[in-house]
Amino acid sequence: MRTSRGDRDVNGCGQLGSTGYSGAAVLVRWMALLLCGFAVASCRSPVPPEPASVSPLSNSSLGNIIPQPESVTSTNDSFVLTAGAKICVGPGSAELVSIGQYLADKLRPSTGYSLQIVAAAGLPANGSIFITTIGGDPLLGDDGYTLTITPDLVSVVAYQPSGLFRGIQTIRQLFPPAIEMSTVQPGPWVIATGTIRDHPRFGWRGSMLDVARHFFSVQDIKRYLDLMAYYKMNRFHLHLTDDQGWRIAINSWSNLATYGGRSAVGGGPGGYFTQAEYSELVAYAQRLYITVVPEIDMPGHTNAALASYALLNCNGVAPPLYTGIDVGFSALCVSNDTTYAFVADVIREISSLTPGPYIHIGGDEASTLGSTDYVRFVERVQTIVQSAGKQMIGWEEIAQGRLLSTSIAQHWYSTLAQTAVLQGAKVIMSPASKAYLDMKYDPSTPLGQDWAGYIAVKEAYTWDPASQVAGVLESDVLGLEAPLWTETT
Ligand code: TNX
Repeated sequence: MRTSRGDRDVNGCGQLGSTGYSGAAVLVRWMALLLCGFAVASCRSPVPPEPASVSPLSNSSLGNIIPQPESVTSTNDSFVLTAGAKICVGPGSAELVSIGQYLADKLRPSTGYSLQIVAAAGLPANGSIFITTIGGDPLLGDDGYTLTITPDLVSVVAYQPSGLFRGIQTIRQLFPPAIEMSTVQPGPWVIATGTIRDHPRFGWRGSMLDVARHFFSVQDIKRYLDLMAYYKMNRFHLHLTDDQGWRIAINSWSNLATYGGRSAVGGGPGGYFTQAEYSELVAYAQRLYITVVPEIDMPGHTNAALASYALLNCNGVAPPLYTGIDVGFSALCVSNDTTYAFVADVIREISSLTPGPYIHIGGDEASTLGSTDYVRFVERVQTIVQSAGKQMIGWEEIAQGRLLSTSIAQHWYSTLAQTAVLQGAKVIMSPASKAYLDMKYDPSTPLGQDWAGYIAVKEAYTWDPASQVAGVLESDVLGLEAPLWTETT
């Protein structure tokens, strides 16, 4: 990493400058990448290079930004990134330098430019990209930023470093798509001028990946996180356990991973993350300003755990490992104290590896349990999560229990989110018929399911989280999350 103090000629940070249109094509690309990133190695280069023009660009050139910013104003001129360009950061803290470094790492392979990082003492040189928290507007919050592009300078101003990190994703999206290529491309690297002011309508911008039905490598997960970062997503929900596999090492119950991790849908080899690998992913996500939300699904969706330890079963008999795709048939023995000792151990170990404030306990589709047993289990586990110093999240079924106001229900198909809200709990919106990445686009989509219907890209992009469930208002909704279940992936 090259870092030097600013010693260049100075020049004004310039004016401001445009109107929002969100291109569905970019979203198609995102969803396709999420899915094919695992299946097809050639997905590394998202789109073929497009010819760019050095002439002043039209207003729509500031348009294809995902998610759609709060406001976009075009000034009908252009900025061109050239070989001598520097990335200036102010102040020159280690954190801001590393954000500048991240941007340089993204832009170097396709441009071939050196893009030196300069910890700026003053105003940056002409032709630079400038990122700063100096003068950042607190009203923009943690993830907000203002991006101003003049013919001389691209500058991002944010209240927090995380806002700068979101802002530089917009810069990546505004360049011609060939900027994302991993080999040198001809350029030129032109951005239309103008001003973008942006902060999330909902703070929770999540995606979930199911590593239990099929297992994915540390490299795969990092790729998923990279794609999330590109679209300014900030919560990564990792579905670590299910009937078909237990994917995280637990030292106090080691069979969970070493035996319960051996299966997968269709009989594949399975696998699991060591605690060191999980920590590596958490740290990788942290550098992308993404909070990891680990899920240990219980009391249902637990066949892999039940198969690993006979004493978790009410009849004391461990079932075989499971490789099918049915749901709802398994449950921990909720009347047995050993079960709660098990849950406490697992939650304690996961909590100690997870800096974020959340633990997701699943809670979905425990169809073999009566409602009294189910509710008692959820309430007892809520206390265990609280003792571990974390906030409990569960799929909306948990709203049948008495929820703390700090607990969070994740909507997926019913009206139970209303019951959560009446108890003062907040809601994450993941309606299966809108947000599930494993639902096919249409009957011709090769991978995925259709039990919640087909989801065309336009439908996935235009639903309103604040009018999804009657009685669940904008102020009740923390945000949204797109789950990728992997039975077919
Ligand atoms: C429903 S959504 C499930 C998952 C499946 C998914 C497949 C939810 C809480 N449960 O167990 O993988 O459908 O689309």
